[in-house]
Amino acid sequence: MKKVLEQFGVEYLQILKEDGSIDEHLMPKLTSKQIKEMYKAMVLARIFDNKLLALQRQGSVGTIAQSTGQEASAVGSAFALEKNDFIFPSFRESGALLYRGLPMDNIIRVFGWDERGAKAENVNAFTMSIPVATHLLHAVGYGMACNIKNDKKVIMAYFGDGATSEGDFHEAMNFAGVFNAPVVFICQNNQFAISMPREKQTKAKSLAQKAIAYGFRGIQVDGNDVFAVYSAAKDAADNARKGRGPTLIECYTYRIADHTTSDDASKYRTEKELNEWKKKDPIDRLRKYMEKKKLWNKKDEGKLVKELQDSVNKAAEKAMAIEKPDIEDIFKYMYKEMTNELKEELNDLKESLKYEA
Ligand SMILES: Cc1ncc(C[n+]2csc(CCOP(=O)(O)OP(=O)(O)O)c2C)c(N)n1
Repeated sequence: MKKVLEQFGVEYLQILKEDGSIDEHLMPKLTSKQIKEMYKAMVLARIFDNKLLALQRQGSVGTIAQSTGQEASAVGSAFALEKNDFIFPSFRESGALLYRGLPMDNIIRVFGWDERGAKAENVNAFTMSIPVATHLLHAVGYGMACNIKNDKKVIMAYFGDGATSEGDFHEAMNFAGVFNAPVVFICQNNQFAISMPREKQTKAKSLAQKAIAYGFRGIQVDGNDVFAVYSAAKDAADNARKGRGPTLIECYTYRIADHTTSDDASKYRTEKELNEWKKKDPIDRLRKYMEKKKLWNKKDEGKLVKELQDSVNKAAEKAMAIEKPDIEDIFKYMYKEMTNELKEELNDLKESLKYEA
């Protein structure tokens, strides 16, 4: 006997097109005020990104990972959550963290070698995960605990396309499916894991379809379309809250900047490709929509940009004014007592800093 056991499909969702027009019947319910809030959060993420880059160039912070071009993925998804929900970010989600209320100076401090900035008071956010994909297991574990405690939280976990090649991703997906964890996985497919293109991560046509193997829903959305990201995230969050388990959302987007400030993307991708993606900019697209709807004009834009630039500059000044942590802190907390090797490393570091000064 031969029969079809099951058949699967993977949806793709786009609502807001590049020219700022929308697919009316797919448009989620959003008030004008909410749309402006989304826009503001995305512009803030962009201005913040530029500031981080300037601080890095001045030597005030260390290596940074920019999120330019990915603002719709971070903001649209976070917009679907409630205050009580919890996010597990990777390192390219400043937009989501800022929208949820993490002070800007906290993030600046984290990139500026001061881990104390990672403490998110009154913001339900785990620390940024620099290790690729490890936090997905923490997110799922937290979701499983919420189920046991009957705590109706939604957990949103962010990661990149490269993370889907890690064992941790697959373990997290499997546990999420089996234990019906209330987790929304947001994969920001920005086409690269450092210099490794998405095509070399997997032979699969989409990353969204990976959810199917684990028994839950996966959808690919235009990651530069904030309405599509929001709509899919809202559905997924509603389902998770109602006990219907996890969803994987693949936000199809593009990393406009280098991987980090230690990278040079011109070595592995073309100017032409980059320029094609710049035309799909998520912020320009939403602004075009708002202008068409007479929700926004040049004056509003000027006022917003000035206001946000001022607040970003103030946050940077605040972060820089905070006393730097003691360099011993890097070594002190690994073991109860510092080992001889750690003591030696600490001395070496102190010596080299003397030399630099
Ligand atoms: C476990 C682990 N392996 C390797 C690295 C080095 N590394 C840092 S970022 C990165 C690529 C991540 O790519 P992706 O998941 O697509 O996220 P993106 O940087 O594109 O946002 C790698 C391999 C790491 N940080 N953690």
